[in-house]
Amino acid sequence: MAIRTIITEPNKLLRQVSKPVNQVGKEEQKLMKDMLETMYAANGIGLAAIQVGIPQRIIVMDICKEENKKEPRYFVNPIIKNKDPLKATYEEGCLSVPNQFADIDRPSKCEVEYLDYNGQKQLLKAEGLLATCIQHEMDHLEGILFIDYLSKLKKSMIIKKLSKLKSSTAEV
Ligand code: GNR
Ligand code: NI
Repeated sequence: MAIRTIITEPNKLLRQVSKPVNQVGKEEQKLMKDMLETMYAANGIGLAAIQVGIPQRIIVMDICKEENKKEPRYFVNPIIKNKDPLKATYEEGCLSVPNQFADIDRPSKCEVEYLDYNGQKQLLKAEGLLATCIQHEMDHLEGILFIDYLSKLKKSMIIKKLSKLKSSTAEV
């Protein structure tokens, strides 16, 4: 396993639409393990492959709050089957939008069809943080970030802050 570099805003790669995976083989499994290790190292609860620069429809997640307990989840080619019309609000953050947080409304429940780590078809009924997180990750597959739901002003302030941060920390 290896920790990979997480891409941060502003970066055009994050706006790319990810491509479906043809088969879940050894390479895809290695990528998923690397993504999981990268996510744990960054204290995140989810990660999409595009965040490590790979435009494939792969997501890893672990929303377990207990210390020293792991509940990794792997999603390949996920499709949302059903969204509850009722919305829920969570304060979201994103490893690609470091240190920025905002309340975002999303459908409170959803059903997701996907392939698991072994390429087996699965159907998951999600609610609460799990539903929010999977929708946040699936947005990444379409090149969408949570800041896209904010007002133009708030979004541009965040992007400005992050690009300043980038230029101040760039190698010389
Ligand atoms: O670590 C993360 N926390 C989080 C909190 C609320 C809603 C969504 C998330 S996902 C985020 C990790 C990330 O950037 N995934 O793409
Ligand atoms: Ni994110």
